[in-house]
Amino acid sequence: MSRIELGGAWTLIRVGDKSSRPIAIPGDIMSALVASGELADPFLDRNELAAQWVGREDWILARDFVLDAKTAGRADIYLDIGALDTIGEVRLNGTVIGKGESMFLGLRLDATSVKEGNNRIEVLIRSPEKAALEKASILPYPVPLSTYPISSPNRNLIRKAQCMSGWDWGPCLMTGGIYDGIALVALDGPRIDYVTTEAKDLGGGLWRLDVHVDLRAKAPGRAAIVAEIKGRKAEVLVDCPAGECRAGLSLELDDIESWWPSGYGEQPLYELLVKAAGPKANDAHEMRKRIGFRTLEVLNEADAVGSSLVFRVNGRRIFAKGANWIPADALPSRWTRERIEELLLSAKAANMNMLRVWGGGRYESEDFYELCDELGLLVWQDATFSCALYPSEPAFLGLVERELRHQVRRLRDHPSLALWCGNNEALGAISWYEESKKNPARYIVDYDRLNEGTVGRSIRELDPGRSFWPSSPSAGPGDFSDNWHSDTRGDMHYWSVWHEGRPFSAYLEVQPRFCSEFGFQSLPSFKTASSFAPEGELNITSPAFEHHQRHPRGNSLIIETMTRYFRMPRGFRETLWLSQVQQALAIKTAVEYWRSLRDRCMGVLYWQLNDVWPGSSWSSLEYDGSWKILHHEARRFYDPLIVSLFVKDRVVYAMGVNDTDRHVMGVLSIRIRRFDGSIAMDIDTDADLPPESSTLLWKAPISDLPCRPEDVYLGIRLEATSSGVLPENPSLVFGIPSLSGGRAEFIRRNQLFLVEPKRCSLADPRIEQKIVEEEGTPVLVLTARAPAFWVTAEVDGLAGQWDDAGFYMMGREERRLRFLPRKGQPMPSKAELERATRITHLRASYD
Ligand code: BMA
Repeated sequence: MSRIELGGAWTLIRVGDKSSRPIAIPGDIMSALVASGELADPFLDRNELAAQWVGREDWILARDFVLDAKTAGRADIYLDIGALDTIGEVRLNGTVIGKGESMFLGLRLDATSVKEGNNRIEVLIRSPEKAALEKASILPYPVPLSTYPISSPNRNLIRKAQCMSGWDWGPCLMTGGIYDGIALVALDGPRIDYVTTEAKDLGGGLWRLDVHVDLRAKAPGRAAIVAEIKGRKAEVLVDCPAGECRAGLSLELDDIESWWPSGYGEQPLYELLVKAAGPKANDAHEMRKRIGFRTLEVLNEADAVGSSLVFRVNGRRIFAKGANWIPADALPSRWTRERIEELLLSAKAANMNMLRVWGGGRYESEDFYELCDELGLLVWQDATFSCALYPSEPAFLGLVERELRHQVRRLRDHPSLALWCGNNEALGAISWYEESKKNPARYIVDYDRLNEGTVGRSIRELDPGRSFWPSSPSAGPGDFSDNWHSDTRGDMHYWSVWHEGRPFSAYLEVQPRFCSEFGFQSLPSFKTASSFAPEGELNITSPAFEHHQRHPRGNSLIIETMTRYFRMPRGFRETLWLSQVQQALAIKTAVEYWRSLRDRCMGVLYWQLNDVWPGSSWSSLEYDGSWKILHHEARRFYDPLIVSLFVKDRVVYAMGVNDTDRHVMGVLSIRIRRFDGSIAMDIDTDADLPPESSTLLWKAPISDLPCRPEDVYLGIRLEATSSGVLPENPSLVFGIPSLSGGRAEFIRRNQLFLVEPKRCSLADPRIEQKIVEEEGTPVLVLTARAPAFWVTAEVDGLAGQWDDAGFYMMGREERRLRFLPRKGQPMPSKAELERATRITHLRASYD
């Protein structure tokens, strides 16, 4: 077999005027136009508006290539395209060999018409906006959808990542292109389309592995199939007709170590090699993949409360902790392995063990799932439908079925893949629009044809060992009730704090079984703001800034929340920073309470992990990958061991939450402190945290405290020993200090304001900062004279960050921070860091 990569330098031709410029493939049209200087960077200022014409044009991507006689003479030649975005056709030497219909199909086109010498591929990409409008014009009745401030119409009618047409956190950039690789595959005889496996745990490290090989052949013939893993080999001969056929093999493997989610154990992966050779072949077609061995069940069982949603891996009930993933960038050329890896490492470092690949994006690249396998990040995978109703005519359903036949077989062997879900909020959406409210039956039938009749049916057939969850949110299979606000069954999306402007304490009014979405926006950091807003526009209501805030009430909700909880910040920088503090406080409030409900609640995934462009959003990572205060806070509130603090019904609680399988015992020191650091009340109590439990350690009515609640705050310190070394802390992957992993003794701290911080008279902690060199690396040493809250060392203009932010300092305390340069970037000098570092904290944010 020979594989000829066709990525690299291509030509991009605008059909309208025949103009041409280079384009790097894999890549997208808009990125090429930015590179050629014809399009101003759409992420800057309001340039996105001037980029809208691109999606209204037709384009051709072209490349010439030379083939030798041997390759051109092969019997079976295919053109493989990872993803073609979206509508168009593929021509080889002027002849159409395939169609572009959906960005979620992998194309394997018959390319036997290639010839020795010069060849030319041309890929026509039609205007996605026009294609969607054409489809709308022939609909028998309207199919409504949610739109956002800048959007392209009828996104729901074309099979393109839905958020590319604009969302409430992202731009409308209707680009197109070729992603995830393009190559010519030439061989004599059958090729392997997919390899899928089923592993059965026989106990004691012994597993049976059934390997299914989906083959495609031009001519009928006998093929020899070989599967190899861990030094074991199985072989089978199959008689393939022309077209598709399937072969099966079985192996028994011993000494297998189980794959675990992050925080629960290691992620051993084993390479499986499958070869297929036809009778005339002197070389075989090969496919390699790394697989992991684990059992995974989704428990959706009736219980005293309603019905559960729990992931059980290798027999252990996992508390799912994580966030929602959106595409890595609004410009697909930037979907690189490096970008994805940096984001996923950050997720792991914040003690996450699950990401939900949200249905408004795409089925991600191999890189994404391979990295999730390596890092132990479970994946909740939505099918690519979001916040809209969808048509159900046969052509649309047929296309969706083909997408799933490709995606399910491509992805199902990843040990990280935990769940298939039908869509994001498409069930709920039936009650959102005038048309569907007037004629619900029509749209419910459409929904059912798509979701159960096509998506669910295809997934159940092609991946019977994995659960299909009908929608997010949902009460579970077979239950079509509206589950948005149901905290007794399945998963919920709890948006009342953000969308309805309810107080943070409203998070304590629900007891989710599994909360798969809830979020709170922040403004970007000063560094990110300066990357898109020109001089003179660094103001949150400037045109550039409002343009990068896509939620119509976003700024109002952020400022209104500040007025409720905080003293008004001094200026622009402080406003940006404080918005990130309140975002972190909102999510911390929810997560600490919901984790304390362990067993009733077994999962929290906040909205959203990442950003597709620089701006205001719910993300915990800035567009450039740097951590917002929320992400640092997530590392603390997602640690396997926490002392969760909250006030509910005017009673203050300290709950010990232990996700590990070790018994943890120690002493909890409870201190009610005044803001000068002096102690108003102190209690020491024994703490006993059984494995996988949530335990009440202490509670007291606020009225029993010796002071007015606005004069004090609660600080706790747990000094504990566990009955064994705790699993290595994932934060080490990022060079960030460990909280509790890798040791048997540890200290955990937490603190809580008992009223809104604006009512408290904080002392000036007079933080002193100095940068010293320790073993050749710069260390930032901070000392505080009085308690300081959400201490942050921001760096302007340097690629990297200090390794903690938004932390608490007790009076007379020293903190040492290390600088983490971004991957591939040099460590800045001490002098550069001194110039760039700015310390802030709550008391410093107002006059
Ligand atoms: C959720 C998501 C997204 C959206 C977010 C914030 O419901 O599914 O559609 O971006 O809310 O509004």
